[in-house]
Amino acid sequence: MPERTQPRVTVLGLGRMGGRIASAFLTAGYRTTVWNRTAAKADALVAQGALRASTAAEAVAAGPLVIAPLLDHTAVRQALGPAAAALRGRTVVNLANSTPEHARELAGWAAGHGADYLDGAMMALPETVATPEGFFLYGGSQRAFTTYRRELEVMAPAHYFGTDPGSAEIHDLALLGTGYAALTGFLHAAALLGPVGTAPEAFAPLAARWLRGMAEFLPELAREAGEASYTDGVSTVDLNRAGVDSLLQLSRASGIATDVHEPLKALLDRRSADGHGQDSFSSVFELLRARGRLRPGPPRWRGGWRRRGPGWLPWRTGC
Ligand code: FVH
Repeated sequence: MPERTQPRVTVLGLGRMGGRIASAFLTAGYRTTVWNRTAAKADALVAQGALRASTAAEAVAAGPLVIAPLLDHTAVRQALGPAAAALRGRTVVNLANSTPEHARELAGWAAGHGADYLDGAMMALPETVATPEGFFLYGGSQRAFTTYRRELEVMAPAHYFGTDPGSAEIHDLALLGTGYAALTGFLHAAALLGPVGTAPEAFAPLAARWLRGMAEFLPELAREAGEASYTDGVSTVDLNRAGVDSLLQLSRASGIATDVHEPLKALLDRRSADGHGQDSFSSVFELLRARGRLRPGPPRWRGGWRRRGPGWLPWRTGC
């Protein structure tokens, strides 16, 4: 493609994620300008055809779209701070892990310098960048998301949650929370099985199979919580209370920590004591959701579920 018509993109930060992202843009035919605090990390990309900027400001000035897969909020502030004067008319896509508050703060800061801002969360590993396995979440400028949708999809399938710049970080943390609960449950199980001679490696395939089945249960759980309708479930609070109680008893008898499941038992006990023992397990949601606001209305996720890889992943219509 002639250089004049070649689409341009800038990547600030060439760590494990940034390096893959810049490489994906080069492969997709973009005129890719790169900058990294430690300049040598750009060498391989320059050999691949990237243009090296010697400062972040030079990199920002090189094109309309600035992608920043930096370490964290501080790194983004430190990299973009000296480039502030070059930001006017640019669109910044901040992909560093952060908090909703930090994302909103940066959006305000970018707006103050005349830049459009999109905050992203990368649900991917370095090796799944630019593959169907990874996916990125976005919140912030609708105009930026629409204008640069094609570029965003070079990195990963893109999901947009709305104009709140903090919304991608909230969804990122929600997904992390879901994963942490499952992985901590697995580690507890591995501790439990040690004394009976089942190694974690031997148990892992079984656990993975079980989790895949559990994932298929999510749409039902979501419907019940979304509609606050807990009466037609087959798996009741009391049934699961007994199950968790058995797990706790076994853990104690085996000298295994009960810290992972005590909080769940406490929630189930409260539901039962409140007269909801025959409600569906999902009714625990009533104890978790924000009190007095956020009545579960229509789910914000307007999509559905589709099988991708080994499990189910949410997909969203219209974006
Ligand atoms: N790696 C992973 O598996 C996960 C996958 C999910 C998303 N996370 C988040 O992605 C962000 C980037 O992570 P990363 O793995 O690419 O991180 P590093 O390889 O450590 O690269 C960090 C880059 O940030 C630059 N940097 C750090 N501090 C500063 C600073 N003060 N000023 C300017 N640049 C800075 C660093 O530069 P250098 O050390 O090479 O000079 C790298 O380019 C992150 O939010 C993960 O949580 C990754």
